[in-house]
Amino acid sequence: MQRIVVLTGAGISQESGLQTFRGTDGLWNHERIEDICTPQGFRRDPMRVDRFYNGLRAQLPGVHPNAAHLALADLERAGREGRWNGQVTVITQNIDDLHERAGSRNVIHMHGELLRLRCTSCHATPQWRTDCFPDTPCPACGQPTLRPDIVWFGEMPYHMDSIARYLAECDLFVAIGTSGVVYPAAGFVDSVAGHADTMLFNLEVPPGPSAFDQAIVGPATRTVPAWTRDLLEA
Ligand code: BV8
Repeated sequence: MQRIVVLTGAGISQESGLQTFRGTDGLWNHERIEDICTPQGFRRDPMRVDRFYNGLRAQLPGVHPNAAHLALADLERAGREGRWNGQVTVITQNIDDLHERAGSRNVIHMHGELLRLRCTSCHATPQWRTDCFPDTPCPACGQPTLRPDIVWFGEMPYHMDSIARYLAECDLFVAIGTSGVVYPAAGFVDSVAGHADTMLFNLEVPPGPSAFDQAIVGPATRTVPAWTRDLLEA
């Protein structure tokens, strides 16, 4: 049984029409991380942060999973149906729902989800598809204390215990469409070095020594389906 952990970043959703963070037209070119992606920024100007995530959330109905998302879902299904002797777990830094819409079931959102809010009074995490503003009442406790259910800088990523378990048990670690600059995600490849092979799928390969055994360069919608096809044919 092959155990594969796939770490995905904004690059896998780029060809679906969602901006990356650091690309030429990246999100961080238009907004300061300190203002939009920190608890301090939210305390300072919650309306601005809510508007930012309302904008990202409103984009989701207009975008669709691409061939890279679909290839990972197909590989997972082949394992479930016994057509392939393996298991895939997707650990995503992305807050969009394109992996699930592609059919992937083993998906861990380590940085949260756009389609979920969190109440800082009663800790409810309601599903949410529309806009949220600082005075929007929590559907569970009625308090106007909702925030995006997103992990901001300086906050502990979600599901770190199960992520550590999957990383410890995998025999192949694959990173797709991530720049590898944000931790702890950027450190996962080092944490599996002793027991798993490692592959990077990206548009460009960062300069200098790579932490990965293999790097496949190109758009994910081309490189990822080619890789899963080889796995299923092998
Ligand atoms: C924490 C949610 C304590 C919001 C995000 C160690 C050293 C230094 C610093 C730190 C450290 N440990 C912690 C820190 C601090 C900080 C950090 O890493 N800072 C960096 C900037 C130096 N980390 C934290 O604060 C984290 N919390 O550490 O808590 C702790 C400590 C230990 C253990 C547990 C907890 C929390 C970080 C999470 C912040 N929230 N997102 C939102 O989404 O709006 S981060 C956000 O940016 C993403 O989620 C992602 O994680 C990150 C990077 O983005 P990428 O997905 O990689 O996208 P990017 O645009 O950068 O790159 C896209 C890539 O795709 C490019 O390479 C491009 O070439 C490629 N590409 C583009 N198109 C395609 C493509 N590839 C293929 N096909 C294509 N078509």
